[in-house]
Amino acid sequence: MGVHSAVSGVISTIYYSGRAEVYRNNLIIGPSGPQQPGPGGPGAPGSRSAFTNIEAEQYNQVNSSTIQTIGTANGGSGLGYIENGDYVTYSNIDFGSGANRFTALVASDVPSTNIEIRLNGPYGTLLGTLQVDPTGGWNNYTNQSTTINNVSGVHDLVLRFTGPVNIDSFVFGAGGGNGGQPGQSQLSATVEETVQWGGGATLVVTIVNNGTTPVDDWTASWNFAGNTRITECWGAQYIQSGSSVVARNDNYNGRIEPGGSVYFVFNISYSGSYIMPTITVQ
Ligand SMILES: [Ca+2]
Repeated sequence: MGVHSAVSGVISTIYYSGRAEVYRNNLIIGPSGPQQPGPGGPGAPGSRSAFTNIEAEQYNQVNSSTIQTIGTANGGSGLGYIENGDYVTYSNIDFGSGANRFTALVASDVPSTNIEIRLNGPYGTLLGTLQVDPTGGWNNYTNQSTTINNVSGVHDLVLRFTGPVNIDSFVFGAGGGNGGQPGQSQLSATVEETVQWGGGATLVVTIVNNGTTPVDDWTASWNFAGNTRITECWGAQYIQSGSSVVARNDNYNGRIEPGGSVYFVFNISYSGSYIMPTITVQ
């Protein structure tokens, strides 16, 4: 029976691209070759901004016989069972006046998989390649980032994979402002411990706009070491997935004037000791 043999094919890939905790929201089975119209996730929009998080599972088309929507560590969804040569299309992504950085929330337990960031098709213009470093497990998601060639306007975006990786979401960033280097954000972040107690601390993150133009929204991301967890946060909306954290401005502190700064504060809990995280902001 055709379906049965196809499902067996999927199961045989678990060793390479899956993880023990995986569950299946839906199963996409199809031959390689022409693109298969995907389910588009739960209501994949017709056009999306490149600068707000794009859920990997909310694709428009997929070309793979194995890719599935999987559960992720934070209770959300992502794409798993990815294999070499698979690609996923996100239609009508709006890069605005320009993007030059790609950041993805990914999990991997193999030495190296590349995510090729392309326009229009699997062999279309290559903007850049994210070399995914192992994250310590298929359910351990971290933000990984790469610079890409500048791209502006609305395009169909294709992510093409050279091997297994689990991907939860991705986002593009614009760097620099006037005279900025590609991929270099005009924002910088510093983190400071203000209070510490047994198994906990209060950290303050200050974000500075070093550019010559205002910034209207910001996203800070970092990876904790060990079992550090955020317990409370003020001045940002955050998601922690395993050791990986993404924090976005609250509705009152998104704008940062040139030379200006904003801050947010959070409490952490941990056992043993913790390492001050390095915070990336864009
Ligand atoms: Ca997701």
